[in-house]
Amino acid sequence: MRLHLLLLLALCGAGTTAAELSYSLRGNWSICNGNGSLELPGAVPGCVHSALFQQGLIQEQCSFSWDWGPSFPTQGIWKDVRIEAYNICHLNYFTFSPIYDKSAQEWNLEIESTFDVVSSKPVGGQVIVAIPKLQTQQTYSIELQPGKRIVELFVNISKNITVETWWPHGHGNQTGYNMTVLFELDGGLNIEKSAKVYFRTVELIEEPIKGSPGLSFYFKINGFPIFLKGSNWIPADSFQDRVTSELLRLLLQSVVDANMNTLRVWGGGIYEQDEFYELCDELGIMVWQDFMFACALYPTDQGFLDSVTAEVAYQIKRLKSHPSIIIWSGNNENEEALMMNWYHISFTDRPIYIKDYVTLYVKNIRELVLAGDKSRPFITSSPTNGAETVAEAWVSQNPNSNYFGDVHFYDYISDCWNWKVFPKARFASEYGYQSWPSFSTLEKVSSTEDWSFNSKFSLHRQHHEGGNKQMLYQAGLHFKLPQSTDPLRTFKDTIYLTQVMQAQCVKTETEFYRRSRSEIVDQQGHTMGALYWQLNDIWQAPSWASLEYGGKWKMLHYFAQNFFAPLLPVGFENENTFYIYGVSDLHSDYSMTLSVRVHTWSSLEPVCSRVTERFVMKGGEAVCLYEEPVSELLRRCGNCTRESCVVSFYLSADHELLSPTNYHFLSSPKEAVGLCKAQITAIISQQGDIFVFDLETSAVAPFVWLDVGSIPGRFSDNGFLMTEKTRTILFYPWEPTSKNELEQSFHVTSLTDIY
Ligand code: BMA
Repeated sequence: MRLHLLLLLALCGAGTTAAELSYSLRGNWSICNGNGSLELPGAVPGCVHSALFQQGLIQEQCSFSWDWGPSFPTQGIWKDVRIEAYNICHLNYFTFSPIYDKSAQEWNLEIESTFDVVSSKPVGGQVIVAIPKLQTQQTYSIELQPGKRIVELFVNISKNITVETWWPHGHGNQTGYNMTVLFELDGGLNIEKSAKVYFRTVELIEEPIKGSPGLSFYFKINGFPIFLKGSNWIPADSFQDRVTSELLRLLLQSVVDANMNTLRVWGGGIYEQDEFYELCDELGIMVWQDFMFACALYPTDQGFLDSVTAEVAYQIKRLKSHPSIIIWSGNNENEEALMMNWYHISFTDRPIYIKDYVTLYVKNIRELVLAGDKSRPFITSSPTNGAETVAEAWVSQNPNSNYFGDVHFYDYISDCWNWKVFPKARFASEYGYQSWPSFSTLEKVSSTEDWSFNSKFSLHRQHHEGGNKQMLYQAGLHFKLPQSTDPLRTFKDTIYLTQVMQAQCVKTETEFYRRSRSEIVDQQGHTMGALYWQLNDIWQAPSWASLEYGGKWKMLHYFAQNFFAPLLPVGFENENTFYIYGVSDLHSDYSMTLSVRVHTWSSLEPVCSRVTERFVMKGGEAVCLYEEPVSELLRRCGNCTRESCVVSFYLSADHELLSPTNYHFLSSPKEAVGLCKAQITAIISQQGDIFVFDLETSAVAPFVWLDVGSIPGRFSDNGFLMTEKTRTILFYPWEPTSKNELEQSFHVTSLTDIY
């Protein structure tokens, strides 16, 4: 009897990783079956083990630095290693996908298992698939011939049983069903697998839109159109072994706490570990999954293509049973890089690169996806023009078109308070502005001489060319820059101001996308997605992130909680008229009113207030609810000028607040008249696991920032405009803390504090 030894490099649980390894193994090792195991043909496992270490395994493309990250090319195996021995057969992988049969209106489950049968004789037996909650149990006879064998099972879920579907966060429950698959094989060999099965459908809708050239680009989940709200995910640490379950949960919980429903796993990092996707399933986070190719031109020699095939085929098998993944995308920005000629390729050489591009992403990766996973769409790149890219032979003249597919948009020069600079695109999958992380985060990796905006440390941690200057330039358009004579104070104030600027910029841009969901203006619109760049940080440095390294919420993340709220009033001006749109992601219509208040900067009493007639806000729409020339609004409200007043508004039904309170500045805060230094105090008390901050202010205060330094946790709201004398804010600690500890660390800043 032959004894087979497998060295399983278990990155992601049973039988998982070799294809992931193959990225860095390219050219040095052959992956025998692309399913997560490296076969050792009679070799001593220890030798291979050490050889693998010497090869320097597991590098993500961004390990070599990125515009938000350091260069730490890691070495070695970073997950569990184990040796498995078997002498009959081995279940190499197990995967499944629920498929909805539209015509029969019933669910089926396709289960695929691959065996390595080393017995010289066929191995017979039976498989029992059970999903008790769906009253489903089916038994199949199997006979495995020697060699590599695939067992495909087709399980029908009776029409008479109600299957609850999986919904993205904010749209319904994330119901899943426990399933067991038991292989009872000859020789008393029993192999049992258990998994959670979720049922949902996903469609990418690309169809003509009345009044606009091009095609729509939006997702329907379970037949329901959903606006994708969220952000882009990068690796959670330069050193993956530091990414704990707790950290993953904390970051992903913060995603749903900020009313997001989507993350794009960006193509310059890693295919995340199983737990990441399991948490996304559980929390209702949709995942836009890039394959790991980003901002580069790749070779297409056979060795490289073979390793890509192993990698892609393996990832499809590993990940396809997750309902959270709603789309595969071939790469990050490589179509755009090619067509906008980022790398200065001569005109005559371009056809070679286009051919390579099509070979890699279309003839290889796309084919593998079509063969391995019919349960979700595939696009070749992000940004891309979707169906139009296909029509243009896989490379569009302008992959960033507003009329097709998704766009990436960055502009650090134009005034971000002017919504007219943003593309009225079908789907914005990347956009953003940088800010600095909080002092408490930086303090852990710096010392006194580093604490200024122009220190070597500050320059070194900034990896985006001109980033620090861009932040101050953008902030300077609407705010006075910090003026303290104390350098440390100036550093802290500058950090605060960059966060204010970032939060306000991304708010304006996101609100523009959300209010564009139902309209076509100048032939553009029907925007159905807003994923800002970027959710998380890989180290303590300035970046586009809304969560700092370690998970602390920046001001932007608190703003996201509001600007991604399911029901939101959005204010803006066009040609000196003030408008408020109502945006609803809800599934039902609601009868409600809109309250509009005008405050002077110098008083805590509103100067005027207006409540509209009752109206019905339709679910899944963005409509204009309010329109008033600014001159009339100012006249109506006593002695208001653009500089002395600010507008706030919210949606409510039966006196119950249904939306966050939003606001609109009538001038830049740097020109505000009447704004005084606000004295803000807090009384902290404890209620169970939560802490209550009862705030009181002496004056109207913009961008009120509550900070408890390094105490892990988050506030219920932060960075807000305080127009009333008192306000209660909750603090949710992530680790045990005390009232005393919070009092010691508590610090509050509002805009006038930095003047
Ligand atoms: C996009 C991303 C990343 C980058 C970000 C900010 O191009 O795909 O490559 O970090 O912009 O510059």
